[in-house]
Amino acid sequence: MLTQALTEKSNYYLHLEEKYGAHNYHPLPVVLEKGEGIFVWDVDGKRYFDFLSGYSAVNQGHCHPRIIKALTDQAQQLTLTSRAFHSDKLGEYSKFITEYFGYDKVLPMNTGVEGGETAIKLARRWAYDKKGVAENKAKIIFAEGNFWGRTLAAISSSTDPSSYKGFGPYMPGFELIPYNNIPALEKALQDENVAAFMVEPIQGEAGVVVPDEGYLQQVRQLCTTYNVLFIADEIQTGLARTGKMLACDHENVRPDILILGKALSGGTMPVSAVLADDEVMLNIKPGEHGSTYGGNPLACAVAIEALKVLKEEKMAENAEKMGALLRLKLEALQSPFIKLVRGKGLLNAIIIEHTNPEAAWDLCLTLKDNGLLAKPTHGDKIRFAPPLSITEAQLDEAVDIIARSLESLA
Ligand code: PXG
Repeated sequence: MLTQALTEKSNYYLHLEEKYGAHNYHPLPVVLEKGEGIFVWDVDGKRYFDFLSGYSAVNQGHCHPRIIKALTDQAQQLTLTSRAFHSDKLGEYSKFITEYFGYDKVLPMNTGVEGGETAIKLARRWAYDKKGVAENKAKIIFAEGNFWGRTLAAISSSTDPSSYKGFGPYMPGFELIPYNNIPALEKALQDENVAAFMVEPIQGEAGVVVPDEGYLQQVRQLCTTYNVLFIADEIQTGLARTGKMLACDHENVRPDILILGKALSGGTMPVSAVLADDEVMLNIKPGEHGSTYGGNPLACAVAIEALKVLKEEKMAENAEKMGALLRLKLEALQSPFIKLVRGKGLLNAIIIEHTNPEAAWDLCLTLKDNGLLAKPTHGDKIRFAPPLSITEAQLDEAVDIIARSLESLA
C-alpha cells in the first residue's frame, strides 16, 4: 500500500515509541501534537478531522476551553487528597452527578475498566447481602462480543482471542450468552445464582453493533422479573455520543448500575463513575473498595464541567442530527466497497467489502493522507465517531474526504 512517506520529524517520534515502548498497540503512522474541537494536528502542522475522538473520550471536542479552564483552575488549587480525607469538591461532584443521572449514589473511579470491576463487585455483594446467593456462587452474565477493558476480569468475559488468549487462568463466575438475544438471556437468568447481566447498549469495540429496537426494554423487564441487576456499560455509548445523554435513554430504560467513563473528563484525564441506588451501593462498607485517585478534586472539577458542557452545548441533539446526516451521506456514496453503514447518533461504523483483507487498514492510511483520522476494528470495520460539536459544513468536507479515499480502493 503506497502512502505518503513520513517526515523525518514524525519518524523520530514514532521510532522512540517503537524502541522504548511496549509493542501492545499498532497505531496508524501519524504523530499528533495539538488538538482543538474536531481537529488534530501532526508534528508537521498538517490538520486532520478526528473521526475517532479517543474512542469517544473526546465527545466535547479536543481541549474544550471550558473543560481546560476547570482543569487548570483546579490544578492550581488542590489535585489529590486520597480518600483518607475529605475534599471540598467530592461532595459537590457527587451531588451534581447523581442528580444529573437520577441515582442515589456515585462511586468514583478512574479508568473505564475499573468502573466495570466496581460494578461487578457491587453486583456480587448485592447478590450475597440482599438476594441471598450462597457465598462464592454469584454469577455475572455477559454478551458475546463485549469489550470492557484489559484487566484479568475483563478479559475473562471476552470472546476475542486477541484479548484473552495466553493470559489464563480466568475469573470464575462469568457466563456468556449471544448479544441481542432475549431467549438466551431469559434462559440464563433462570439460574438463581445470577447476580447481574452486564451489557453495552451498543457494542462499541465489536464494531458498533446496534441491537434490535426493544432489546434494552426487554433486558430491563427480564432483569426485574428474575431479580437480577441490569448493569449498563455506557463508557463508550454514554454522554451524548449516540444522540441521547445515555444510549439507554433511547428506550427509556434505567439500569440498576450505570458505568460511565471516557467523555466524563472530555478527554483530559481518566475519570470513571459507577452510579446506583442505596439498595446496591450501600452494601460495600468502608475499606472494602476504592482507589488512590478515585474522586480526586481535579477529576471532580473536570467532570462537573464536562457534563455541563454536554448539556449546555446541546451535544446530544447535535449528535442525533449530524449522525443521521452522516449515515445518509455515506449511503448516498453508493460505494461498492461499503457493505454496510450502521450506528446511532455519532457512533457509527462502515463495513468494508473488498477482496483484500487489508482494505480497511489501507483505507485508513489513505484517509490519513487526505486529512481524516479513523481506525479499523476487527479487520473490516471502520468507526466514524467525530467529536459531537461537528457542523454540517464540516461533515460535508469529511464525507468528501471519505469519498475520495474510497476511490483509491479500486
Ligand atoms: N467499556 C467499554 C464499552 C469500552 O469501550 C472500556 C469499558 C474500558 O475503558 P478503559 O478506560 O479502561 O480503557 C472501554 C474501552 C484501548 C481501547 O485501547 C479501549 C476502548 C476502545 C478501543 C480501544 O484499550 N474502549
